[in-house]
Amino acid sequence: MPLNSENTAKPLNAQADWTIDQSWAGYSSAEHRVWTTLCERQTHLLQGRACDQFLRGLEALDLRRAGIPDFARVNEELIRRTGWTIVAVPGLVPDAVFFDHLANRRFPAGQFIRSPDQMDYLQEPDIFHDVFGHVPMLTDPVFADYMQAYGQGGLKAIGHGQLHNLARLYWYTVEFGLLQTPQGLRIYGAGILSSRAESVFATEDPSPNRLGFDLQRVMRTPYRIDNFQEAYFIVPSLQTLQDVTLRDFAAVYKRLEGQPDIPIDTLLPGDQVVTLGSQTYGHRQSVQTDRQ
Ligand code: HBI
Ligand code: FE
Repeated sequence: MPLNSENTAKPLNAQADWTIDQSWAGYSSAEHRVWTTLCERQTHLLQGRACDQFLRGLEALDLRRAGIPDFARVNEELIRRTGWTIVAVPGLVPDAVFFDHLANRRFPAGQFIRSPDQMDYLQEPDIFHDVFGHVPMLTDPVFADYMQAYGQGGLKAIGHGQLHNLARLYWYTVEFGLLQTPQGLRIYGAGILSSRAESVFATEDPSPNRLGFDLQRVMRTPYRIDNFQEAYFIVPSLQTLQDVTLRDFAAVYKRLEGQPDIPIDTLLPGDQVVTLGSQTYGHRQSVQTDRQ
């Protein structure tokens, strides 16, 4: 969830790498109930909408078990499959900390869960967004490799002042990515998978453009951090993501220099338009974007 994470001070109870104990025994029954409600609702809604890799991961990690998952239990299975573990953090952590965790196959998950009156949306990633939305995909070896390579790329990007480009790549794949399958479009992005309304909007609404993934195009496209996207990018396979990380990003950044951002509702002649959006939803909203 790429948000502004640089001005948060490290909480006293956090380690140098911003990790904290999950303190699973400390969750209240009300907090466990929030997880179970969200998990059952979303699992039902995602049948026929989420990609197979996600649904298989959800089952493999037994995340539908009632209540907030204990990371120690989930990690036994997760590390066996792809070497990843979940680590608990208080919330957003600084970019360099975040990338370092990913580069070492540690997924930083918010330890807190939203309150019952935030069931449909909250700005900061909580344990439901992070563990239900992101973690099942980490059981897929190809996606697991992509996420680690993304972390390694992020650490390099910081050095080149290219973080905003990488944040867009993260946003339009890891958070809001769609996958082309023989059965049709399926969701793999955590921001959609953990959102009841956007799971439907992203796959069925006539408003957004749905475009073929292109690395430079994505890096020139701002994103919305407080509303549905008006452009989604589709990869033909998860292997496409892994292939992207083999690219020479320095050459990509060089070609991007001087190229203006592309407003969210705009199409370029070279776009592979899978579905042409009506933009009715987007034009009704005045929303904040990462950059106009
Ligand atoms: N911290 N815990 C956490 N989760 C994120 O998704 C996250 C973060 N810090 C920074 C960040 N995401 C984004 O800026 C990434 O694009 C780097
Ligand atoms: Fe996220």
